[in-house]
Amino acid sequence: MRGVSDDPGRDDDSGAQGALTPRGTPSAARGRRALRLVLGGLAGLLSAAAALGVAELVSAAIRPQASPVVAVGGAVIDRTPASVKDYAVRHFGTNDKLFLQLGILVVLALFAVALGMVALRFRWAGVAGVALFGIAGVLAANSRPDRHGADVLPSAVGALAGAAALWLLSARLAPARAPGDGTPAGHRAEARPAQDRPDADGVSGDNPAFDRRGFVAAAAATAAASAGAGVLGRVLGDRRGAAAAASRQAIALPRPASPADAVPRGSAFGTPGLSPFMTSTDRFYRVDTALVVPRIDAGTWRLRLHGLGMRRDVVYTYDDLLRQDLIERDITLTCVSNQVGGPYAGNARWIGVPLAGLLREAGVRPPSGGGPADQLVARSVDGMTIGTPVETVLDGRDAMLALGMNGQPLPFTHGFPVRVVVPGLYGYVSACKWLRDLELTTFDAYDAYWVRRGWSREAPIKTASRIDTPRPFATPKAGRVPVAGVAWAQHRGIDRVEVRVDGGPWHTASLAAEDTTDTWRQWQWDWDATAGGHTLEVRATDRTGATQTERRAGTVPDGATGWHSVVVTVT
Ligand SMILES: Nc1nc2c(c(=O)[nH]1)N[C@H]1C(S)=C(S)[C@@H](COP(=O)(O)O)O[C@H]1N2
Ligand SMILES: [Mo]
Repeated sequence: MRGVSDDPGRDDDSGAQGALTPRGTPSAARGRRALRLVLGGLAGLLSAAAALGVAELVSAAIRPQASPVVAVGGAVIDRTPASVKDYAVRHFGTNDKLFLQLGILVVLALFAVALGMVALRFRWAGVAGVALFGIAGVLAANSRPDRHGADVLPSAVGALAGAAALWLLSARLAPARAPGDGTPAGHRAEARPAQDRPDADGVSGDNPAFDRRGFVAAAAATAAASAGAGVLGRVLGDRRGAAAAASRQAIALPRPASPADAVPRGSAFGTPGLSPFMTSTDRFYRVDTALVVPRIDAGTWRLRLHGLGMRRDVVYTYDDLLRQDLIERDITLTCVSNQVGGPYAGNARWIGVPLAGLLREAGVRPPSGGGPADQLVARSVDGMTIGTPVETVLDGRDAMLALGMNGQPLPFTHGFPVRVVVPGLYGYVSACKWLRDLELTTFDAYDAYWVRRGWSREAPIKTASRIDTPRPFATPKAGRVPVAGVAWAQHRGIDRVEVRVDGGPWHTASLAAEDTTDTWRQWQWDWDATAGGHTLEVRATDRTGATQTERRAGTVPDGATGWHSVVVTVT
C-alpha cells in the first residue's frame, strides 16, 4: 500500500496514461481512487447527518418549526402556487407533507454526496458548499411568516457542525505524502489543508493512498455523534409536546350554555358505503400547511383581539374563554380544494365561544352598522393568516372560537387550543386553527395567506352533492341498487337532490332529516339497475332555489362546480 503512495503517475486520469507510469500498479491506484471517491461521498453524507442531527438538537431548545428541513419545507409550501398546492393535496392528501420532506432529504443527500467528493480536492469548496446550505436554511427559517429570531440558529449551528465534520473527514481522505516524511498521513493532512500542499494543488489529481483507519474512526464518531444529537433533540422536543398534551388532558369542557339539539332521528339512512352523518374526529379530513403540528400549552396560550374600531386591545387566556357562555353546534366544514365528489368535507359537533358576542363586547360594529373594519384577520401560531368578512361574522350565524370538537377539547391536528369555525365559508377564509391573534382591518389594506396565492378574498361554500355509493367502477348486481350520498349548502340548507342515469330524466332522491342548515344532508335514491355500463349523476338544489350548475370549474379561485358522476357496470 505504501508502495503505491509514491507513484509519480498520481495525476493520471486515463488508463492509457496510467499504463505509461514507470512504477506501481495503475489498476490498484484506480481502485483506490474509486474507493476514495466513494468515501468522499460518504463523508459528505455523514457531514449532512451531523448538520441535521445538531440542528435537531438546537431546534429542540427553540421549537420544532425551526428545524432546517421543516423551515425549508415550509418555505417551499409558502411559495407553492395555488394550482400546485391543489395538485399536491389532491394526489397525496395529507401525505403531501411527508412527500415534501422526503423530497428535501433526497435532494440534500445528493448534494451532500457531491460536496463530499468535491471536498476531496477542494476542501474549502466543500466547506463553503455546506455553508451555502446553512445559509439556505437560515433564509428559509427567516422567510416563514411565523418566524422567531432564534429560528435561524438550528440551520446556522447545524451548518457549522456539518462543515467541521466535512473538514475532519475529508482530511482523513487526503493523499498521503511520500514515505519517509515521517508523519502519519491523516494527522499531517488534518494539520494542513489540501490546497496548501505543493503535492495537492487541487487540479492535478492526487495520490490515492490515504489514512483509511483514521477515516473509519472519524466516520464512526461522526455517525454516532449525529445520531446521538438527533435522538436527544427528538426526546427533548417530545418533552415539550408532552407539556402541551398534559395541558389538554387537564381540560374539562364545561356544559355549554346553549347545547346543540339532539341530531334528529332519521338524519342517517345507514346505507352501507354512505358517509356517516357525524364524522368521527379521527376520520375528519385535515388540510393545513403545517409540517409540524403545533403543540401549544393551553396554560400559556393567549389570544389578542385588536384593530380598527376597537378602543383598546383585548387579551384572552384559555380560562377566560372557558368562563364565557359556550354554544354547541353541528357544523359541516368544507375545503375549497375539494374537487367535485372529493373527500374534504366533514361534519362535527363544535363547542365554542360565540365570536359575534366577543366582537360586540369589544365595541366592534359591522360595516353595515358603520364599523370601519370589513375584514377580520385570524393569525395562527404557525403564521397562517385567514381573512373573514366582519359582516358575515356578525350576521347572526354561529361563528365561534371553537374549543371542542365532538365532545373533546380540540385535537392538536384540528387546532388546539382554539380555532375559528364559521358556518357557510370555506376553511381557508374562516377556520383558522392554532389561533393566536384576531385583527380588525379592511380587505383593501390586507390580503391573507391564500389570497396572496391567487384564491378569492371571499368564498362562501358552493352547493355540492356527492355520490358515496356505489363507488366508481363498482359492479353491483342488477335489481335494486341504493344510490346514496351527502349534499351540502351550509347556512342555506339543502332542499332537493336529484339523480339521473345515462343522461335520462332526473329522479328526486329521498332526503334524510335535516339537522341544521349548517350541516350536510344525506340523500338516497333506489335504482332499478339493468345490466350493462351506466353513468350516475347527482345535483342538489339549495333553499334559495338555486340548483348546482353543470358547468365544470376547478377549485381555484373559489371552489369547484359541476355535477358529480360515477360510472358503474351492472352485472
Ligand atoms: N393554522 C392554519 N389553519 C388552517 C389552515 C392552515 O393551513 N393553517 N388551513 C385551513 C383550511 S384550507 C381548511 S379547509 C381548514 C381545515 O380544517 P381541518 O384540518 O380541521 O379539517 O383549516 C383551515 N385552517
Ligand atoms: Mo381548505
